[in-house]
Amino acid sequence: MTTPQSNRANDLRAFIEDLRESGDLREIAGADWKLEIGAITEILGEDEGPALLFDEIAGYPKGFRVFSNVLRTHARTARVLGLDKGLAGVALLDAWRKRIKTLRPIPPVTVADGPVFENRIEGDALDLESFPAPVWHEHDGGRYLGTGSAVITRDPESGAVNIGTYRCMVQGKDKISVKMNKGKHGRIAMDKYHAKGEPCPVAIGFGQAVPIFMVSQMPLAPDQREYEVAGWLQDSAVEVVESPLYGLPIPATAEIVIEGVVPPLDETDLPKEGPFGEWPGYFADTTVGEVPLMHVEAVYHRDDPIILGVPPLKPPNNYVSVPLGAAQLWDQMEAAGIPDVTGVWGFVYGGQSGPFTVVSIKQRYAGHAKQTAMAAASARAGCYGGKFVIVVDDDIDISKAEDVIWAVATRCNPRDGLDLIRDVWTSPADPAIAPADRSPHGYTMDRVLIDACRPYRWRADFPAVNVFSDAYRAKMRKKWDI
Ligand SMILES: Cc1cc2nc3c(=O)[nH]c(=O)nc-3n(C[C@H](O)[C@H](O)[C@H](O)COP(=O)(O)O)c2cc1C
Ligand SMILES: [Mn+2]
Repeated sequence: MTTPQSNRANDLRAFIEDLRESGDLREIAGADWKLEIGAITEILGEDEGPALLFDEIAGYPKGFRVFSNVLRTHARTARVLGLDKGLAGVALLDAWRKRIKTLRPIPPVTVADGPVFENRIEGDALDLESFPAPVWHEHDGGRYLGTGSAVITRDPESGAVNIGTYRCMVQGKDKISVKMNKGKHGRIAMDKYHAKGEPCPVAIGFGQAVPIFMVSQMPLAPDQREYEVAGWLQDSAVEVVESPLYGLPIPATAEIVIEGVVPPLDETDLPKEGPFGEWPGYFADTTVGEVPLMHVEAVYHRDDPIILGVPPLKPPNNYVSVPLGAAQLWDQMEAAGIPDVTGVWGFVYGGQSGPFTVVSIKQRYAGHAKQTAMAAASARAGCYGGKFVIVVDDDIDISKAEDVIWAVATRCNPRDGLDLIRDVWTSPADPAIAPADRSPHGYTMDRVLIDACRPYRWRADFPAVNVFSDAYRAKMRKKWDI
């Protein structure tokens, strides 16, 4: 077997060029970074339209661009995941679940120089507003240069490099807040520096090859290295260069990278962060004195740099067209010994399958459906941010909301099929947590389990569905050419 070579042709520009050639790119000149880019991204995202490349942005030099709507369609998502473009819904999710099991990490290769250093800015010349960072949503608290970001940190104990996608709001010419939530890998590394009273070195990419973004927002295990997984995903080693100030590996072909430190957190000195339109579809998460603030010491960028923009939008306008977290939940349910799970899906999701999770099973025994619902509600990947869990039979296409609603409406008798469980672990992102219940000591939300399977004991008597069989339909299609 040959080792895949590093391949500079895998950068963001090559991806954009391919989309342009295949007619899957729309180029828009003259939009304003303030709201217009966000609104256009929202509207064309709702249509599951092409990827968008904004140029000649109001007040900025031609060539300073924003690229958005990247993973909004199944076809573009499948392509980045290395899967057949024709796959959709649960089949796409399942193909990904199987592909990631074949993961063979490909370490990055360090090279001496790269296009990221075409422009280097330090000292008084620093100005984060020299890039056309959008105000993405109408009530956002500022300009978010970081949405499709790659926040690069090194663990001071193990030396391991992590890359995470965390939102970053411009806070001045050389300051930017980096919302690494507690428990995230970048945050854990940062906290270790701060425990020693030291600043944490950070480099952040704001435009890099899409596979790097894809893995940076995935909940990988702590021992999985994002660069190595990205290399596997694109089947060639990622080329990195050492950042000049702190020696962090940054993608050689990144469009924009900033480098600096997050000093130990001083509540009295940390600015307001947010609000920001977040993935549940609401403006949320405004804080003062909480979000780490990066002091930027250097900016590197390519000529005519491109910001990778991945704003969270109201569902179903999701930034990745498939709920990848549902694949993890599927694995965890199998590991828990739940037999014959035929699909897992989520309709409102960030990294997890989210507050409306649907599981399909081939029922094997009485109580199988409830067991499935309990497991989905409590396994790690289904619990955080969960609320409703719906279990349906395997004839339901769980990626189609109408089908799921039909199953609930017709197969569930609420007295047997509904259960309520109070006070379960959740994410602060749930907008329905009452203000009085929001506490630094933790967040909980209730669960509703909905068994919408044909009741097991009398399923043989359950009325048959009034559609023609696949075989008869196929025969008619052929005979009548329909
Ligand atoms: C567009 C986008 C924005 C995100 N913003 C944040 C954020 O502000 N804070 C955060 O902790 N996670 C955020 N996430 C989720 C993290 O990227 C995700 O949890 C990832 O696994 C973090 O990497 P880590 O596991 O190496 O910490 C965001 C994801 C996406 C796709
Ligand atoms: Mn990580």
